[in-house]
Amino acid sequence: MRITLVSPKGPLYRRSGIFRQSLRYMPLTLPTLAALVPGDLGASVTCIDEGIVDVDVADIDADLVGMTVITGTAPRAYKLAGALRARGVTVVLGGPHVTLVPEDAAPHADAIVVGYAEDTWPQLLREFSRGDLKPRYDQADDLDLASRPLPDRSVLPRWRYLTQHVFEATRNCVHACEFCVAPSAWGRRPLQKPVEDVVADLRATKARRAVFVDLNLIADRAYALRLFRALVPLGISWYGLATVRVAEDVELLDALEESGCRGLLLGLESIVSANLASVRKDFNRPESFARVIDTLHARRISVQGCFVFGLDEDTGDVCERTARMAVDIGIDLPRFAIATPFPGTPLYARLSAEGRILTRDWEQYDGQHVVFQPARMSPDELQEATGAAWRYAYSWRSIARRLRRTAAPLHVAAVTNLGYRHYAHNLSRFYTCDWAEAADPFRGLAPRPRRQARARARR
Ligand code: B12
Ligand code: SF4
Repeated sequence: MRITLVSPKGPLYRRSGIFRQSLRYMPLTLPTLAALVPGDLGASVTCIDEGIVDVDVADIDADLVGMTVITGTAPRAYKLAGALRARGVTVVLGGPHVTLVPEDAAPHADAIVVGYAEDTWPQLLREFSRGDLKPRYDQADDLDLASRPLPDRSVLPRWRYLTQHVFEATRNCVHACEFCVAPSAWGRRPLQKPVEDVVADLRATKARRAVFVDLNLIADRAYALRLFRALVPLGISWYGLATVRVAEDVELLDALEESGCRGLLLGLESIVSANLASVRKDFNRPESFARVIDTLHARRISVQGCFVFGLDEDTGDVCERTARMAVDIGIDLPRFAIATPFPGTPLYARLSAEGRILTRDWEQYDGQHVVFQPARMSPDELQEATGAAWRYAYSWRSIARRLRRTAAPLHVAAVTNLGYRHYAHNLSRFYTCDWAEAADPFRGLAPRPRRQARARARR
């Protein structure tokens, strides 16, 4: 059996990278799925990450193609699926978008996989090899991540990435923020790999620096403490995601620092308390953001602080105020997204019920396009103000101010800031989707002409 696994390209990374090299780390999804292919099937597995190389459908020589789909890549995935199925290739779709809205994906595939695929993917392949493929495979509620095969990172060319040392210890998040896909897609039950499996993976790859893609590494405090303590003997530096709650917990902070944590991505989301309450994230308190940054800096941990604009309490000036605050309090790398009601989330359901969804063109659901009617400003105002926030935060002056306070080694902070500056000042290029022109079967409403024209003018 010949299997090809594809991660279709999204709007981001279309033209990514400074120095003509992809500035991203190796995705973990394809290596994880490749490792789950049962050995006794004697299958050959080819992986294509469209973030680094385009798929040419004519070149795919496979009996079965599996594609991983997030909302922004769904139109591209569906287009590839159509072309492959027309050639008689069996197509399987899985991933966050398929899990959130299976009914959207199902017409484009011979089979869909809903939820995590540790058990269903091997089952699907066995049934396919017997000529007994079912149209849908669902994750069981009692899925367990213990003793799973380690991801096979050799299936992707490691030299095309900043690092291949990407790991996960846990899945899911205990919180239920209105805009987040995680609770809707996978529920709130924390799933954890045994700490010794994580350590075995780190040792097998001989990683010196590691990136953890877990949504919230501190979701289960006891597990987090065990994991951090187990990392100490490895002597690695690592980067991951957590919530601001980490800064309130001295024991956790001690373990974090000792374990080699050198950077955390925090979803700060908003400087408007009423927004945080309305999206069920009021454990974030804007008045304590400065203290959180100082606490982590004191432990030599740098912070990527992520904000989202366009929540219902936001007015036109919020983007500028947020960007100024991010620079003032010394967030090492501030990031700004436009609120995105991913289908399948409570936010999508609410805005849909209120008649505020402006487009169901999934390609625009990339966190940098306005796809709904904001409550207190126009879509164009929100779009422009978000761009301005990025440009302010990555102006030379703002970079210089933040570099003075950074917790990262100066050369690392300088290079990452330069990368983000390039991104911040070229957003329209990074998020242009010209490959999908006229190809999207889900183009519900035409993209707003003004924005398209602006993007074309900048190209
Ligand atoms: C790491 C990560 C990234 C990395 C790398 C992305 C990559 N290609 O791997 C970076 C930073 C580059 C990134 C970028 C973005 N990301 Co991202 N990312 C993640 C994150 C944190 C982890 C993904 C991961 O590696 N998980 C580990 C693997 C093993 O799990 P998995 O992918 O879910 O796969 C399992 C199952 O889903 C299933 N499965 C998945 N695909 C398939 C396919 C088949 C055939 C089968 C059988 C099974 C299957 O089997 C796997 C094993 O169980 C997730 C959050 C999350 N926890 O999922 C967000 C997430 C996927 N990202 C998201 C978003 C929105 C983005 C961006 C648009 C953000 C932005 N504006 O920049 C961009 C888009 C990039 C693009 N393609 O254009 C959203 C997607 C939401 C949605 N509905 O679309 C998520 C869910 C985060 C969130 N909470 O909102 N991302
Ligand atoms: S804390 Fe973060 S990962 Fe958890 S539900 Fe909220 S936004 Fe999602």
